[in-house]
Amino acid sequence: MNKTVLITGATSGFGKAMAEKFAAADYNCIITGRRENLLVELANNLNRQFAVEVLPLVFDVQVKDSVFNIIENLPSEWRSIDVLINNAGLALGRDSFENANLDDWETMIDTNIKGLLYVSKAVIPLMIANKGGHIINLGSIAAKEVYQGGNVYCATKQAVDAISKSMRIDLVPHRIKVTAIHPGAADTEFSIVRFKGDDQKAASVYDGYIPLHANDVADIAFYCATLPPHVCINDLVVTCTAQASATTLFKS
Ligand code: NDP
Ligand code: 8X3
Repeated sequence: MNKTVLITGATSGFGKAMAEKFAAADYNCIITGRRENLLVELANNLNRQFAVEVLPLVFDVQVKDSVFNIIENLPSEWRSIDVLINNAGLALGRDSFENANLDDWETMIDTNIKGLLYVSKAVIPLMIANKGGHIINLGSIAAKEVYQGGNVYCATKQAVDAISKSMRIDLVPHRIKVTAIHPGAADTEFSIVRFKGDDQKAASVYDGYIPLHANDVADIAFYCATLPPHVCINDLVVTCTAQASATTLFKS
């Protein structure tokens, strides 16, 4: 029987690449995001290309009632979730603490922390009923180091780091693995979102070096998810070769 993966934030970047990677390995996929057109297009492509079942679910992870309503009312054939990938997230702005925008801070907290908590809290009972599962949380190098103008984004990812560690302790009796993946700079829509559609500013983040690609992170998530049952990668930091720390990038 095919396994099932639920990936939040599958309309672009890591989440989309992960959906393609898992579907190619015969996983049925529950894919989520807010942009319905992109989600439906991806669902159709995966279904056509890999002949797997795909369930697109349009919701905002910030909206607690939507998250619980949708997951608690999943059709019976979708209630056995083997892998949950908490990937949906964003940075907004790179402003100094005194200049940063309060709404940006709240959106990052509501998405990166509270959204991850809501989705996990809704899915974990299904995993417990199934006597196991695997939760993969997307942290960041910003979970390990802070940098100028990173303030609340870094704080949200450090929260993801802490939540992943505590989930691992609390869920071990239920045979639920918890992995946190912490990538460095990766060329997705991340910087376009961070700089609010300023494509030039976003592109300049990746000038002079080869950043991680979405597929690199998808390959790593897939590797973590397909290890033998007795093996769990707990915490994994990955950067492109040119990046030695959050702030050390060797640019040519
Ligand atoms: P993208 O912007 O390409 O993708 C982000 C995804 O998250 C989109 O599918 C978006 O879907 C979804 N999303 C954002 N907000 C919400 C929301 N409120 N509700 C539901 N879905 C939401 O960025 P990445 O792929 O790069 O980012 C994925 C994760 O990886 C994030 O958590 C990010 O913080 C983290 N990360 C990124 C790095 C990078 O350099 N790119 C490095 C380290 C970590 P939609 O807009 O359709 O809702
Ligand atoms: C994204 C990587 O360095 O922009 O989490 O914070 S960074």
